[in-house]
This record gives sequence, C-alpha cells and structure tokens, in this order.
Amino acid sequence: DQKNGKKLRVIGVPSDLGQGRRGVDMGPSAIRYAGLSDRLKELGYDVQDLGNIDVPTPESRVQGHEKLKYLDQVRAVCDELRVLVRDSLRDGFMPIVLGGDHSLAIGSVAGAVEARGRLGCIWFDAHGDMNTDKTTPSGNIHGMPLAASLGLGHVDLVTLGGFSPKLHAENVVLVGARSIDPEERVLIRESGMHVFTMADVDEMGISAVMHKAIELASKGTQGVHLSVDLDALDPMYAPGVGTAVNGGFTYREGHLAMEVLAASGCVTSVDFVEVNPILDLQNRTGTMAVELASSLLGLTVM
Ligand code: Z70
Ligand code: MN
Ligand code: MN
Ligand code: MN
Repeated sequence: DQKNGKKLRVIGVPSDLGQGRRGVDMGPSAIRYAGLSDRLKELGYDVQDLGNIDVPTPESRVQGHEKLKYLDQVRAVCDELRVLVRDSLRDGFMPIVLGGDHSLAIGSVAGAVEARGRLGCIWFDAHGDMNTDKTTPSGNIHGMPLAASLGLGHVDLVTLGGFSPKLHAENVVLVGARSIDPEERVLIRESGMHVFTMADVDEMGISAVMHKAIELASKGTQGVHLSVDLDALDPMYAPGVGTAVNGGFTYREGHLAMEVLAASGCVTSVDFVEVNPILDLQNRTGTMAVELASSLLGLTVM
C-alpha cells in the first residue's frame, strides 16, 4: 500500500517541568497504552519507538528563577529531544513526539528546523504559548515555547541548538486560541504570526481555517511542524489536560483538521502534548491523541 516503506519514530518526553501540575509526565505512557504503535502499524507504517527521554524527578530538581521555573532542566530535556528529532528526520523517519508538557516543543521545533531548513508551524492550542519571562503570569515554561521558537524570551531557551529564530512569524499559525494573557496578546500582535481563534473557527469553519493555515505555513518552507496541545479540543473530548478551557474543538473538528492536513501531505514532524492521565476520564485524552494521529497519518474512510 501507499504507506509501505514510510517510517515513523515515536519519542516520549515525560516532562512536567514546564507547568505546575503533576501527572502530565505520564502522558507518553497514556498515549502508548491507548494503542499508538499498533494503530500506526495497521496503517502500514514501519514504527520504531525510542522510549522516553530521561527527565529529572521532582526530588532532584531546582526550581531556579521565579519567572522561568526549572529553566536548566527544561533546557536539558529540550536539547536531548532536539538531537533525537533532528537525527530521526536525517535517518528518514517522521518524528512523533509524545508529551509531557508543551515546553518540549522548544526542542522538537529546533531539531526539525535543523534537519530540514525553513519550516512552517501549525500550533493547535487553547493558549498562545507566546509568553516570555517578562510577560508570564505563572513562570511556567509551557506557556513560552512558541515565543522561544520565534526568538523571543530568555536566551537559554531561544538559543537552543545555537541558532535563532527557529521559525518565521509569517509561516506560524496558531489555531484554536481562546485563552490569551493580556501581555501575551501584545507579543502575538507585534510578532506578525497568524492566529485563528475559536471565534474564527466558528465563523469560517474548520475546513477553511485549515486550508488557509496550510497555505500560510507552507509558503516558502520545506515542510510543517505540527504541534498539538490536547487542550485545543473541548474538555468534553479531552478532559485530561492541565488547563482545560471550554469552547474547544469538537471531536469532528479535530479529526477534520487532521484529515485536511493528511490530504495536503505538508506535515513533516508532530507533537502530541499536555496529556495528563491523572486528570483524565478513562484515558479519553490519550485515546484522542491516538485517534488524531491516525487521522493525520491514515487513509480516508473511502
Ligand atoms: C498561561 C501561562 C498554558 C498550556 C496552559 C497558560 C499557558 N498562558 N499552556 N496550558 N498548555 O501560564 O503562560
Ligand atoms: Mn500549549
Ligand atoms: Mn494549551
Ligand atoms: Mn496545560
């Protein structure tokens, strides 16, 4: 079949360093338990699971800076992920990164750009993830990865891999936003990145939003990094996230978004993040991640 010879590599990042709630470190296990590898193998892929990156345990951590909690450890985890994502792409695998909190995307974006050159980025999220140490209300680095990838924020996050910025705002598209901090909003506006809020999705429909997002992210790029924060979905379908916000994507909107991406063939690497099985209901959110991955990588029904 058409997937023959296509190779996927699964990389787990059991990090809860970037946010305040325990449990998201078990996200990679929850997604694997929901059957990720088997589903992808059924779709005809060669799937390699590299297991998990080592993340320091709570007892061995130093919180450090009030506005950049666990900065040194987050940076170390992201740097390890950067190398694995980069080398997976160089070896002909599409990386599928399982989180863990969204701070890990600083590493996956860096590695993907290192391997492929200029990339677009489509970021599914209820939040903006565009805070810096100057604007953060929480000090949680999971609220900063898109800013860091655009070259905004603390030097230790911005210069991962020795180059900056990783992304160009004209090729960055945030989809599903409905909870943005006041100062973060200013940074988003000033950056020039593209944003489709849930209001835009309601007005335009998810299909039109996705076609536009793909066009923007693909223009002049060598591919698209897709970063899926499960809190983009409505809590009805993804209750197991640290910061659930009402009014997210329905099940069908989430799947259609992945199907439009699948048809375009533009996605070259992907993250599924913020799955927290302690807050979940019978692994609904881990299961959602697996189903979204299979819509992204699978064949259509007919
Ligand atoms: C807030 C902050 C955030 C995810 C919450 C929240 C950020 N803007 N991101 N949940 N995935 O603390 O920066
Ligand atoms: Mn996020
Ligand atoms: Mn979020
Ligand atoms: Mn969260």
